[in-house]
Amino acid sequence: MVENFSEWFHDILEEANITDSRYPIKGMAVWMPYGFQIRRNTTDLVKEIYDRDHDEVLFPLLIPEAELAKEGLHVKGFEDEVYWVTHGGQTPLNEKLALRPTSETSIYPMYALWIRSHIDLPIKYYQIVNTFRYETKHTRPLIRVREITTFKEAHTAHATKEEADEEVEKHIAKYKEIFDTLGIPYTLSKRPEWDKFPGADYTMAFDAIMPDGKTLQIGTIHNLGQTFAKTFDITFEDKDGEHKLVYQTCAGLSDRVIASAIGVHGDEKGLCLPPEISPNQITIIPILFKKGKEEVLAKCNQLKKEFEDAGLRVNIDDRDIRPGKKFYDWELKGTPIKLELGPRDLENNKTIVMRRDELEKIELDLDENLVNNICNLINQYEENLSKCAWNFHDEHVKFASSIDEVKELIENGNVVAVNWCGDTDCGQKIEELTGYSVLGIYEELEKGSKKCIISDEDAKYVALIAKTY
Ligand code: PR8
Repeated sequence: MVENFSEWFHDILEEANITDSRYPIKGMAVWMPYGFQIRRNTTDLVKEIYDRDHDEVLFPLLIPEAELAKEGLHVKGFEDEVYWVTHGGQTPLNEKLALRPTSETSIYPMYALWIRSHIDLPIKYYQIVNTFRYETKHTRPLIRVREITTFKEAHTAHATKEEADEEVEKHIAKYKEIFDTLGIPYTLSKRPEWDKFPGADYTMAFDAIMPDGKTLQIGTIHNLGQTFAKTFDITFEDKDGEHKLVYQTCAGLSDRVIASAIGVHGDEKGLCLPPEISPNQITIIPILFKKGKEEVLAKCNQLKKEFEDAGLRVNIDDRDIRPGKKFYDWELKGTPIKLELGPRDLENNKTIVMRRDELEKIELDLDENLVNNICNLINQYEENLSKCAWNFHDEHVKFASSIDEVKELIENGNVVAVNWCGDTDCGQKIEELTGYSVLGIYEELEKGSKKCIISDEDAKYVALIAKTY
């Protein structure tokens, strides 16, 4: 799988009924039923976490050209990626309308209307919508799409810089909770100046290492300072009667959360889904013969109900096909626990259970704490997924002290840490000499303790270098 992760990923999406990429527009795929359930569970998790201190809203898809063009830095960053609506039927529109590539320029003119006084602050809204980016790099389902179908974007405005800085930390904590729940390991780094979000003061980014060693940016948090507040005139009257500009943050996640969950946990047999987002946490497979068929099915239904009462998602695969084919299918689809039940099991009051990660048969008593025992197995499975993924991640972050070493380590599937003075010229030189990207600042160094990999100046930071998706 490591050698041809890209092919594995492409195939598993189709085989497991997640997406179908044959839709006749590049970079736009259909969410299939199994994939849609994974997507819904993922969205529910994100909402549950964001609903704690944000309100969900829904803005229109179209943005007038004049609004999009207002913030110079921002529009420059997106100008080559915007899809335009130019006609209403046969009639050319007076003003071109952009399909949102992201919604700052859609939301912030409205913030300017809504925010009047310090009592209106903070404002913390989020929406989960589709956004459109005319990506020119190689598109891949879920990973680099032109219609980002599940774009969670949070937008906050605050009275003070300190509050905005704190909000960045709160977004970071939320993202960690989301990734930790799904057992997705990450590095968190501060993007270099030349790679920050257009219009942001700075960008914090989460990256996951895929099985081929390439990194995937799975979430970003941007401290926008007052750039957009100035452009869109978002002001408030403070307690002292003075009119001030707000400070802002925004934070985004996409379908890549699902892509990384698939990528970091999958194996040669298929998906290993985190229980939190798996459409079914338990799949019951009845072993049916003519004799005793009714009893076995009745018991399967009774078990399903008991599991559901304990809050678990369960399905019974009663298709009229060989059990072997069912086992194969559910291994491919990554259901955490398979439970098999045939007439002889029923007679013996036993069932055979299998965890998707270990695939070892475990015999459990049907009427001795079965629900509890299964819940324990799901927990063990979840912990093991996370542990294995973190082990892989930790083994693939390595330190290098020369450019040749950086290249060699990345070619062998690693992400590489180097000492860097923080100077843009040196950073870009690293990219030029290696052909790989500086992800960003990973750690700060004590003054005078290390030298920069390029300039021989004192290094201020440990920077991460990687081959990226
Ligand atoms: C913002 N504004 O837009 P960001 N396909 C899949 N996922 C993608 C793609 C793509 N083509 N492009 C980006 N992403 C800010 C924050 C509102 C919210 C994912 O930020 O441009 C990446 O994981 O950094 C990225 O980190 C996230 O969307 C947010 O996009």
